[in-house]
Amino acid sequence: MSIVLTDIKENLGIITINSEKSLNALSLEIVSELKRILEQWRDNSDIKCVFLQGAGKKAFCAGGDIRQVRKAIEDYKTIDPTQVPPICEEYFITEYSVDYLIHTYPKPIVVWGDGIVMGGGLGLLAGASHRIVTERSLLAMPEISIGLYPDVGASYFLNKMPSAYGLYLGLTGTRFDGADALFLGIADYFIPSTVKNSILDELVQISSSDQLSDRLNTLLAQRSTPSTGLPVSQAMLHKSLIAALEPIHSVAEFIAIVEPVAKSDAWVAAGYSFFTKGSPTSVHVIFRQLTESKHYSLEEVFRSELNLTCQFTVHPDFSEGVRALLIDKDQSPKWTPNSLEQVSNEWIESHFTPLWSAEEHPFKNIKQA
Ligand code: QUE
Repeated sequence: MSIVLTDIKENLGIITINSEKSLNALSLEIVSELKRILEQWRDNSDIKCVFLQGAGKKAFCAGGDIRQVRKAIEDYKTIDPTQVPPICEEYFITEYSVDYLIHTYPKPIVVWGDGIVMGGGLGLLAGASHRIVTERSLLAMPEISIGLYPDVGASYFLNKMPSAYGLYLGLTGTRFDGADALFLGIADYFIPSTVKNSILDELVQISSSDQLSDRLNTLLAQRSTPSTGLPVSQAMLHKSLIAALEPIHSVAEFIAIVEPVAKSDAWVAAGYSFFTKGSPTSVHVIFRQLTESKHYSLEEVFRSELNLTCQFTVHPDFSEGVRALLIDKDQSPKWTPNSLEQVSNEWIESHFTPLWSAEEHPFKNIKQA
């Protein structure tokens, strides 16, 4: 069975990430297929609209296949531990190219963000023109837990969220639901998961209409649960805490504001626990990356993220975090260094060191990539 399925009905192109067992985690093979299909359909005038979904009920997409990435890192250490493994570079170039393609696609892309939508999954959802969540959606940028940072365009979409929600979600890996996603502006429609097949039938029906765009907006709006019928957004209820983070300039200020609230508030306690257990290096890198990229264009975002992610493949915490959480599952990563106080400016700086000159950057021409 193919790892990515395609089907064309009338003028609708349907893509299914077909790796249910791994929660549709994005392997190199999957992102390569997604890139090939999206580029082909972009240039095929018979395709007027794309529908993107994940196989099975559990997940749209749980993230990158980071077990595969970690194996490439560990294998390459015996060859040259100072160099970015070429397979990792190829993987992240391809994954971010897909994210960028979705952000800039000239045709409507409808993403069915049902079930788990984390990390790389949120990267696929964020840039689409029509982003659907359901009562089963569970979203997050949880990379702090594995010693990485929110990539896949998060420097763009977290910074587009209201107030300081993006910084908070990036530093805490907080899980959020469909109602939160609408409140945060990362999804457009909340639709019951049970009506997917009838929505798909209707999308096929309207796909050949010369007023596709209007009819698409009308259809999805009509099928959406009205705001009065949505669960209360937990994120929304924490508006004043998040607003207090707007003017901060340091990790120390973040802790001074969030830690006291975590003592009496379950939503904040959950996020603060991810924050304290996460990589101290990631904490400082995330704070700097999200601050620095606040006004970046999409192209600048993917250029800076590719550099930063590749740097994580030659620094220790990413591999160690994946080992502890997903391979050995001992839940006890040994971070380097092991406390926030021990993270030096030089250490953070080394993660931001350019790996390529402007001329040699793989995303130099990302608009034509
Ligand atoms: C943090 C993460 C990820 C994670 C767990 C974390 C992540 C990711 C996966 C994942 C899930 C299912 C799979 C898989 C990987 O888990 O990014 O291969 O089958 O992709 O705590 O960032």
